Amino acid sequence: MKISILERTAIMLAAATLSCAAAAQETTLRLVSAFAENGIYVQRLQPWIQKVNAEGKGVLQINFIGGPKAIPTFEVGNAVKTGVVDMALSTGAFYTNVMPEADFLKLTQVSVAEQRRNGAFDAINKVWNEKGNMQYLARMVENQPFHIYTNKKIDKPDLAGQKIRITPVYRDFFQALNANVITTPPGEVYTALERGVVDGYGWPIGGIFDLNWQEKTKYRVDPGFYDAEVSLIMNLPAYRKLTQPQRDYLQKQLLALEAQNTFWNKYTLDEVARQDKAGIQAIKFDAATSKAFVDKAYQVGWASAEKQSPDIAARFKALFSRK
Ligand code: 173
Repeated sequence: MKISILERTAIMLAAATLSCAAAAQETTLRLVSAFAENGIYVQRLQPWIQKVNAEGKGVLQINFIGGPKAIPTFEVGNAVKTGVVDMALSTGAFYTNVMPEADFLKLTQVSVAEQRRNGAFDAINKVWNEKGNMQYLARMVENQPFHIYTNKKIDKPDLAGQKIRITPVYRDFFQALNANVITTPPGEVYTALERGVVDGYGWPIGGIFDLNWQEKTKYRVDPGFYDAEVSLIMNLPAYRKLTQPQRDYLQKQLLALEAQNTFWNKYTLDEVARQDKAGIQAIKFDAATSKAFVDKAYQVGWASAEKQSPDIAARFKALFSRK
């Protein structure tokens, strides 16, 4: 086929325009954290953001805006829903004001990898898309059960007479244990302990040193219960606006982030030893009482979920529970 100089020039121009368009296809996503900037979760996220940005030149960049000083913890969910920010690191308990189902994710008893395999992620995303205007991107914390930390010793699973700081994660379970509960974001726990507004608090096995709570903590109650869910979420229109290469690149990096979740197993051992060294005493129950304690946590948690949203709770329970 013979083509004229004019035609050749036209083709070259078209090609140049196309490659310019491709080069212009870099997008920058604004990310906030509902957790403290100096805490373990953001500490683990920062190197990931750096890697995303280093390898994503011309495709996708992430701009970390900040922690709860930028957007208060309990407002982060709405900021994602409305597109004030593109992406956030948060936990469902912090955005039950967007949808009560957000807090159901603490009830998973199968690995994050299994949740991707068995359709749990798809089921979560159906709800997150429809009710939250969000895409649920990746769960970056795993095997971090919650515990009761308190300054008042107990010898059985009963919190009668105790004021305990909570989020929605713990509300129904701690109330079933007769506690008086007070909801606060993590940023207010230290002051609440210092002023004696609370006797204790709920928190995962790791991270209590990040905000110096060990200074105000005498006991940790074992065993733990549920699994702390800390995830990246994204505004749905912003997610849908990504080009296919951008979305593929993001997905690759999200899976790489989850592939690092084995970190949390050693972190647990280190944190338990560190608590021990800081003088925090473990309160332990006998085997039967421990089992009844954990069973009650799940029973109360699912009962509450079923009451709030029966269909979604049933769908999630089948996918979240150990077979
Ligand atoms: O603030 C909390 O205690 C809470 O709900 C939570 C959830 C996941 C990880 C850490 C804390």
